[in-house]
Parts: sequence; C-alpha cells; structure tokens
Amino acid sequence: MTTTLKSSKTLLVLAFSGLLIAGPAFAANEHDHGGHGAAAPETQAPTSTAMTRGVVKKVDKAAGKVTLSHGALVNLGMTTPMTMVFRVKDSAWLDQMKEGDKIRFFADNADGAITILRWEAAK
Ligand SMILES: [Cu+2]
Repeated sequence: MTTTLKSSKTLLVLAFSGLLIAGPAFAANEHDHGGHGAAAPETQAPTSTAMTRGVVKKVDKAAGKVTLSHGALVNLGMTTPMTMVFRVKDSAWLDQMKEGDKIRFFADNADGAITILRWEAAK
C-alpha cells in the first residue's frame, strides 16, 4: 500500500516537473518564499506564473480570440479544467494556432479581459 502511494506521488512530481520544464520561475520561487507570489498557497499546485496546458478548439481571427480547453489557471482562480475563450496579446499568434493544436500558455487579466500573454507549442 505504501508502495502504491509512493509511486503515485512520484508520478505527480514527474508530471509537475514536466509542466515547469521551461520555467526559471520555479527555481526562483524556491529562494523567494513569501515574495511577490504571496497570494499563492504553499502547496504542490502550479505556481501562479506556471505555464498551463491547453488544446486549441477554435481560432477566431476576426474577433482576435481563441477557444481553448485548458488545465488549472491558479492566478485566475480556475482550479479545474474547462473550455473557454481567450484574447491574445498579439493577434499574429492566431495565425500560428489551429484547431487541435496542443499548447502551453500563461494567461492573465489585461484591460479587463483574460488574455494569453505567453505561449508555446506543446507535444
Ligand atoms: Cu478557464
């Protein structure tokens, strides 16, 4: 029984490291307890600036928006996966996204709209 618990925890840690592979932010946080990320609870949940996985469902170039099904976005209070529409910081990004693409992204509130501020293609 302990073996099962231990290996599932290992899997979680592996998955978590994979999500943060591109992020120097994670290493910085280890030296920065109670710093700028003061609102983030001390748990194993993704940090507020971590990249989140998403799948492109629809690209609307005319409106400058993209629909993604996405994982938790802690900084936006979305703790469970959902599908929703995002604005993008740079409308040229919509030419690089297409339905079915897997991405990793960071979104936040910008001018009152939830906006993708960074993203990259994911495998
Ligand atoms: Cu959402």
